[in-house]
Amino acid sequence: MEEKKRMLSGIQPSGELHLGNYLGAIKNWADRVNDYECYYFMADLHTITVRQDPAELRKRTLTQLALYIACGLDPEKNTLFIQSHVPAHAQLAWILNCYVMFGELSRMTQFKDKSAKHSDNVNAGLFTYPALMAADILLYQADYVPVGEDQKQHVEITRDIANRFNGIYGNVFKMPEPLISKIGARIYCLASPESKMSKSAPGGCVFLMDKPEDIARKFKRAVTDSEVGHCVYFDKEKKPGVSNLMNIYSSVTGKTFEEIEKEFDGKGYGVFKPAVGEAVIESLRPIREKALELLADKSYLENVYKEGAKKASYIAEKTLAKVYKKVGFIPR
Ligand code: ATP
Ligand code: LTN
Repeated sequence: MEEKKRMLSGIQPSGELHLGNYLGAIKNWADRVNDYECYYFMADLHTITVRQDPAELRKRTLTQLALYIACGLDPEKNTLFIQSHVPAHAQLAWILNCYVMFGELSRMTQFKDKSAKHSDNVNAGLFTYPALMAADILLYQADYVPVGEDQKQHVEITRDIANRFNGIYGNVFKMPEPLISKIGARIYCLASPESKMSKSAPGGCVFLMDKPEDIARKFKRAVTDSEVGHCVYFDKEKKPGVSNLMNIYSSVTGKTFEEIEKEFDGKGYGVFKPAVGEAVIESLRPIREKALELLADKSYLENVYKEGAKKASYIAEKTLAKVYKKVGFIPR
C-alpha cells in the first residue's frame, strides 16, 4: 500500500480562534483526515514573540485544543499536540537560524506588520520567527501545509531554507507545499472589510466561542456599501463588504455565488446580512457546544495532548538526529 502524504499545520494560541481561522485553515484540515497523515499543533512557542499573560496563554492553549477537536479533528485520527511539548522544535530552530539570512528575514511581511504594531518590543524572536516555523514543518517531513493566504510567504522561506540545507548535506528535508483553499482563503473584517478578519480587531471579528446573539449583532452591523438598490453580487473591488459576506455564506452553506445572487435577488442587505449571520450561527453552534463540553473534562484533554506529544516526538526526534549528524555534532 502506498504511504499516505503528510500534512501539518499550527495556529498560535495568541488570541481566541475566529471565523477566519476556521474557514481559512481548520475547516480544511478536518476535511482531509482520511487521505493524509495529519499533525496539528498549538504554536505556543511562537506566541511569546509578543508579550503574553501566562495564565491567559495556558487557558487559550487548552481552549484551542478543545476547539480543534470540536471542529472535527478527531484525536484518534490526527496527531494533536502542543509545540512546547516537543523540544525538537526549538532545537532545530536554532540550527535553521544559522541557515537563513538576515536579508531574507527582513523581507517577511508578518515581521514588518508585527514590528510596526508592537514597536516597543521588536525582539529577536519576532525577527527569527520563520526559522522556528521552518523547523515545525521540516521536522515532520510534511508534504503539505494547509494555511490561509497570509502564511504563504512563510512556507516559501521554509522551502528556501530546506533547499539550502539539502544543497549542502544531501536530501535531509522533504520540500513542503502550501495548501491554500480557494474559498475561505481570506476572510475580511466585518467592520472594515479592507483588512483581514483578525483577533486584534474584535469588533469585526466573529469568535468561534461567541454567543449566538453576539454573532447575530456583528452580522447585522456588518459594513456594506451605499450602492442604489442594495444588490447582492460579487465584486471584490467595488463591494468588499458584500463580497466578503458572500464568501462567508458560501463557505458555510456550500452554495455558489450564482445561487446566492439568485437567493437574495431584490431582497437587499436588510435580508442578506441577518441571513448570513443565521447560517454562521448554525454552523458554529455544534462547535461551541462541543468545545464547552470538552473543556469541562480536563483529564480527557490532558490525555489527548500527552498522546499527541508522544507521537509527534517520535517523528521529530528522528529528523533532528539526522540533522545533528549531518552538521557534525557527536551523538551522545
Ligand atoms: P493575528 O490576528 O495576530 O494576525 P490571526 O488571527 O491571523 O493572528 P494566526 O494564528 O496568524 O491568526 O492564523 C492561523 C491560521 O488562520 C493561519 O493559517 C492563517 O492563514 C489563517 N487565518 C487567519 N486569519 C485569517 C483570515 N482572516 N482569513 C483566512 N484565514 C485566516
Ligand atoms: N505562523 C503561523 C502559525 C504557525 C504555523 C507553523 C503554520 C507556526 N508554525 C507551521 C503552519 C505550519 C501563523 O502565524 N498563523
